[in-house]
Amino acid sequence: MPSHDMNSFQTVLRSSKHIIAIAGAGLSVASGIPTFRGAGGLWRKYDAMSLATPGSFRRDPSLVWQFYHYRREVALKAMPNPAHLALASFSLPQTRALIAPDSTFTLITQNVDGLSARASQQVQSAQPQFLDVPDDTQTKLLEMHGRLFDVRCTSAKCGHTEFNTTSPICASLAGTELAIAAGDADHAIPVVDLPRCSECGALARPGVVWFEEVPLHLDVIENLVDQADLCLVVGTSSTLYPAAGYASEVQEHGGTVAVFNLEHSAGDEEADFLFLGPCEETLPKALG
Ligand code: BJW
Ligand code: ZN
Repeated sequence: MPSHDMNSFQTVLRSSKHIIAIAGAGLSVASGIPTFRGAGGLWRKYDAMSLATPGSFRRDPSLVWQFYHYRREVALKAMPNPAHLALASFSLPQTRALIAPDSTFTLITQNVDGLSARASQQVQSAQPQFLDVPDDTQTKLLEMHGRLFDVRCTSAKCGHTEFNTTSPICASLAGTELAIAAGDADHAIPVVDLPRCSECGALARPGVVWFEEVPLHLDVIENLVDQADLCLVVGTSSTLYPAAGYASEVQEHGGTVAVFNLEHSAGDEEADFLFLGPCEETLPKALG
């Protein structure tokens, strides 16, 4: 049976040297971003799971772009919540020096909303500027399923990707977020009017990782998982591979796993510690 004891968790945290966190959609629920499965929202009548595939984009790029335009607009208006800020603060070496001395920390997020990066910027800009932190201890964040604001060329010859937070991303998508929000996207946009690559003019696509596509940073992540002696599993249903396999890998080589989830999930199977409840409440306590 996993422990629910916060003091015991903090004792383990204090002596851990290589800490990773695997985050999922539950991390952003308190920022108003719905989850994919389970508690916490779901994207209106549109099944993110069936739209998040290369086949859906080939069949209906207009609907897929309207869906991602809507999600870009939601993410642009959202703000990092106390769970993002707790992780971002824990990423600072000066914070960890007090809680987990001489440790490394990397946040591996499956989320594409950019809120963890924004939380890091927020937390870092609140630090006194005279603090000179060595480069290798700076915040480490790996967005393994890509980013909503990356826009990638579909031409294999080009492959140009750019970070683009323009709202709306193109004129033809303006206002379509209202129809998606109402669950009523029947407006077919001609492919020529969808976002195009700024380098070669081909159709562009959202720079996220869809089903059957290979997630990003896998080599770096595998090394981190191999070394980790503590793995925090935050707000994920732990059903999507390869991310769902990392906690058991850490446990297999003797590391500790602590799960922070609103409710019971597949992640409980690996949990040495289990903190049920909103992570925007449990994480700031655990890492505070
Ligand atoms: C709260 C909360 C609060 C609510 N506080 N908690 C076996 C091995 C490897 C792969 C496979 C395999 N079998 C099948 C596969 C393929 C597939 C897969 O895993 N399928 C499963 C259904 C089994 N995987 C893939 O296709 C991946 N690619 C791949 O495997 O390539 C092959 C390869 C791998 C490695 C090396 C070489 C080759 C790609 C997966 C891409 C996933 N893409 C998506 C969409 C991204 C773009 C977008 O956002 O639109 O990623 S799908 C979706 O699921 C999204 C998420 O990042 C991901 C995970 O979901 P997450 O984050 O866990 O969200 P939810 O909604 O499931 O859970 C939310 C949780 O929060 C719940 O538990 C709530 O209780 C909780 N919660 N409020 C705390 N306040
Ligand atoms: Zn191009």
